[in-house]
Amino acid sequence: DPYASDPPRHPALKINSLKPFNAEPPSEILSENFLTPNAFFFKRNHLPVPEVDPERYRLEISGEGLPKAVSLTLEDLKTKFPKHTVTATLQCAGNRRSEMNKIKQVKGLDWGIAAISNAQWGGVRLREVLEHAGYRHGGAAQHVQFEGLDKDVSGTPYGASIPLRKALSDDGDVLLAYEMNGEELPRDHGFPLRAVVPGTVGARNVKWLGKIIVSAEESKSHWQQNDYKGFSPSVDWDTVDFKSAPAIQELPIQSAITEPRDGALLERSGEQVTVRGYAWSGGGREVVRVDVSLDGGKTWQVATLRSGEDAPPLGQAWAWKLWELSAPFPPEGEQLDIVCKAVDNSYNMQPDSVAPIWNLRGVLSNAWHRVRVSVKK
Ligand code: MTE
Ligand code: MO
Repeated sequence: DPYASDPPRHPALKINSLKPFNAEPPSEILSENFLTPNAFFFKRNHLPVPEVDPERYRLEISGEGLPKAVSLTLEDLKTKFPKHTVTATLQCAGNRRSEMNKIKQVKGLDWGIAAISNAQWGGVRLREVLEHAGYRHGGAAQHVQFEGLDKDVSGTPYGASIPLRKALSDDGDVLLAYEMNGEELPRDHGFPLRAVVPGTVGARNVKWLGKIIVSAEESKSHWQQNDYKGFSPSVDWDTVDFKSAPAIQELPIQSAITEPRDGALLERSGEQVTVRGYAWSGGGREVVRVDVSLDGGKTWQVATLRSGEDAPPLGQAWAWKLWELSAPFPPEGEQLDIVCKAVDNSYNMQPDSVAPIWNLRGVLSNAWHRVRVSVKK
């Protein structure tokens, strides 16, 4: 069993697939903590967790614009470069896929609303590592490819790439992280080193990072070429042409209700109903507002945003905002149809329903989030 040496996991996680391990936390845990505790951070593995000996670990860097290949030990990374920390939310492209499944069957893990989490990452800047390796502008380089140390049965590693512009940008904040929330990077999250690409879909944040290749081309990996792309609702598995769509990088605006849960029973004697959730947008765009409705979207109230840290510079809002709305119960009715929708600083908003954004792979599911609860007299 190639999964026999996978690490132990917290029993409260909701398991989506055991081998490979894929799990999300109970949604209330997300809104209880601005920084998601490592044990509860969602876990998305395509393959067995590799066993990496930190003493023998090497990061290999090569490709376009580099005078020669460079190999760095973990010790090199920790001592030759300044340590930076970045608070960034990771979201899987398949977060909230289960809502697409309700429209029409899609292919993929049936994620609820918690394939998203937020952490403070510690490590070295990719830009500084590329400069250290002697990277010079002027060649054909356009992409930075990452290869994991996790491999499938044929020996093919997990891989992905990001635009070189993001990797080199002064304010792109791309990290090679060896710490997560002040702790050593856990095995499930990429020990000893992972890429953290703030504002960018989870899939490009390559864990167990073994190789960095600067290249004229995107990664040739299955996950860059034939997965993690968006399509029209009209495209099915007979007609899909993966070459026709760009690989997902920055994610769209997103929000969801973590409390109360769908189907919950609330007591009117509490007088106030409290709704909580998260909101985040890709590409460093800041969430500026979350609207909440208690009547299915007829009337709206503005939620209070809790950012958990100082206002980020424009374009560097990498972390989610948790939000809360406390409001009197509507005078009548035995049901509340609670809805949320977020707005980012580009005034991007979420679509109101799932059907028009349905796609065969069930990615980019970001419609208004709805929960229906009962109210006891
Ligand atoms: N990196 C490697 N090497 N192998 C993987 O399976 N999964 C990717 C990404 N990096 C993956 C990987 C996907 S799809 C996501 S959503 C994130 O890791 C999940 O990161 P997490 O498990 O730390 O939450
Ligand atoms: Mo993902």
